[in-house]
Amino acid sequence: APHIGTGPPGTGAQLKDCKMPSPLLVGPVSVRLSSPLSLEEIRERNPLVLPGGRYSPPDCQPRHHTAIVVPYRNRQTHLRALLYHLHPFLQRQQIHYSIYIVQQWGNSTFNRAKLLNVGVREALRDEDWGCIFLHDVDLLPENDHNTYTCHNQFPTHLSVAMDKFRYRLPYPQYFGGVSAVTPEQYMKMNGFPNSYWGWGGEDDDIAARVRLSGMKIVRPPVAIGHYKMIKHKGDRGNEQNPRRFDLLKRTRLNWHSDGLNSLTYELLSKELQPLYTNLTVDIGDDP
Ligand code: UPG
Repeated sequence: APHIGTGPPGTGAQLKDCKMPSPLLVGPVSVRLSSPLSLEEIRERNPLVLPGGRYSPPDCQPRHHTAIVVPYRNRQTHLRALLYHLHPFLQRQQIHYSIYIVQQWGNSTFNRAKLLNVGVREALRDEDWGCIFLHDVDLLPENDHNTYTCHNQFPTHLSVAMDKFRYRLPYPQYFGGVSAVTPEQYMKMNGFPNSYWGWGGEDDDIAARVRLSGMKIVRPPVAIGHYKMIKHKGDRGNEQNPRRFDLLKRTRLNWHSDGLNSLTYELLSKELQPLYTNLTVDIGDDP
């Protein structure tokens, strides 16, 4: 192998494939939630993160290429806590990654699943990501053996043991919190629904799409899928959606026509912040 180690990283010299599992993993980590650092301090602790929140391991060729997509509005302190934990966590896994914050513009009712659709589409414009993570802003992984990579056949649900649910899956079909799809899996299920405005139901709809499109959900063991949820009250503009039960009855009829193939939005800005890519998007309002 004549090209191995012949030059500093970034010069095009060929690197050895990263080892599996990563030798940098530490297993369980304690997650402190109080007073997250400022963005500037987090940036100083992560000197190898490039503008837009991108990273690639400096001394080996990464085997995985993962975009993290976070639906977002008005959760500044949660965002800082997430960035503080997630950057070092992903770097220990030696993944090539980028973090996308998909920010809903304006005061219309929040729509998590539609923001996730936007994030997937925009992330794939940047790069050929092999895996896309759908990540709530308030969930912090507590064990780095929970790798942020995809299963090649089936969508993955990662947050199987949240402290809020006493470190258990709340119900068998639960798909909320943190999950992951490959672009192929995402297309197969026609993405996510655009029609769930307000809190609730959209994660169950996504789980139903997995099944209806002939796939199943895979999960890590409960012992490593541990997450801490930052405590919070319900957000203004994300009140419980009273239509969620009716919508869920119609997933079987609607999933072919509501999703990736019916997605419309206006991208208002895309900024490469030091620790993340910020997408501000007008997704309209509950009709
Ligand atoms: N969010 C914002 N700003 C808001 C409202 C929501 O950023 O004003 C984002 C944020 O990423 C948050 C996520 O949306 O983590 C989910 O909203 P949240 O109010 O935190 O819902 P929870 O009840 O804590 O979460 C569970 C699941 C989640 C699912 C939701 C509704 O973890 O994935 O979407 O229930 O079914």
